[in-house]
Amino acid sequence: LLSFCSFAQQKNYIPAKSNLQMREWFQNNKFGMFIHWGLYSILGDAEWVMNNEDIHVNDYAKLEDFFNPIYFNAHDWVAQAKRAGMKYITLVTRHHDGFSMWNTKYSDYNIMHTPFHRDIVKEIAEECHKQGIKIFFYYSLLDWRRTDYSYWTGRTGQGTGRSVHGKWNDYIQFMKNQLTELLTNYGTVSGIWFDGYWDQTPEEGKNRKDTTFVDWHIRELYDLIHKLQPQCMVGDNHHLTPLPGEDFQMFERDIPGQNAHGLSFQKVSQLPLETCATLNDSWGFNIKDDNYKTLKKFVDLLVGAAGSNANLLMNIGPMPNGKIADPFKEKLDSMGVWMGAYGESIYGTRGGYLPLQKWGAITQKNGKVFVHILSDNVSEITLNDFPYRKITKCYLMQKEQNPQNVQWKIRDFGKHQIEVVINNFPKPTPSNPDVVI
Ligand code: FHN
Repeated sequence: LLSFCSFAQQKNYIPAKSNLQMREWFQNNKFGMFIHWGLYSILGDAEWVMNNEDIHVNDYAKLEDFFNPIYFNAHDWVAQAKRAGMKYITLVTRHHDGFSMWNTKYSDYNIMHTPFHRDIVKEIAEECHKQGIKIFFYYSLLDWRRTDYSYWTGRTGQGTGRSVHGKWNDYIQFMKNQLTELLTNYGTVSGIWFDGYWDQTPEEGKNRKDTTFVDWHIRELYDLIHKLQPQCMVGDNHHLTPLPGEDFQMFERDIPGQNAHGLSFQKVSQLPLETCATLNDSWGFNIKDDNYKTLKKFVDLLVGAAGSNANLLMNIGPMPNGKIADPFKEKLDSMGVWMGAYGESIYGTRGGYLPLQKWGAITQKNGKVFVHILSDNVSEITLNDFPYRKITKCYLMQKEQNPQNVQWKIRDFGKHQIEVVINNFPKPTPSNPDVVI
């Protein structure tokens, strides 16, 4: 009976009060910066270069000698995130290439063995704490280098396909040791953002009986994190419906409920939600990728996420010299200006009572309904099943200007069936892509 109880207890994750507060903070703050930066940045061909270009693991490791980002300045990066209106940073501490961006005791393949010789995780975490930005750590479960990793993704020089061998428990222990370091030496960590789980699991709804999958011992990792820092939110980009022990659910490149990019087929849960996307098309620095999102696309994503009750985690891939390329900076700064004017309709809100509409989205807070018109092809909007019976004011939201009234009428069908019709509003433009009422 005793052992049954302890098993049941372990399955039943009860988040600490501080964790629930962190979830609330997360949902109120809505907007974060994702940073993919590592050895791969040197090659300027994004973070999958080792795999995509079939670079032998030993050749790839030569990059260690070239990582010397002389212009890196943690203060400037954090200040850049703040200027954009972002409230947290999710930093890649170790990507699939297995290189650790901090001073870890558990692997020599780390930042202290480069000519740069500075603990980047420490510098960024400290700066975040100083500037009042929360820090989340991205941590890859998948590893393309370690020989104790039972890999699925092929590796040049080590054969392709599946390799399962006896050292798996060593790999699990290695991850526990590294996670313990990250959660011990860098102050308050607001979240751990896992990735790579998908390397060892079938897709949701698919049963890959043809192969065996190793056990991630994932619950042990989650429990360890919560033991070390109970407030720390655990999320796992496994593209599955959340597993017990997780505190938030992320969606890659898509707003929850949509699946244009093929990685978001999972169910939308009741946990705090996050969409991650990137400002051009690459996560890591890609010298050939100039496909930067317009301000309109950026705002569409943020508003669409907020309207769907999700945060937006927007990625940048800094250059190997430590600079953030100008187009990233420009986009972030223009978003900052937009947030300065319209942040009230994003921060602290929850998703609208209606799902995303063809014309835009709704966010809500404290008895206010923010109607975001993102399409320039609409002149009248009907809000069915309006949640309030009375409207005291309806106006265009514009900072430092007198609120400009908008025409509206209520249709009351009785039995709490209210419909609001709004018209006579300006059209969104490329420089002001969201008309907020
Ligand atoms: O393989 C990674 C990829 O490099 C990148 O880190 C993204 C970010 O969400 N996640 C993985 C793919 O799901």
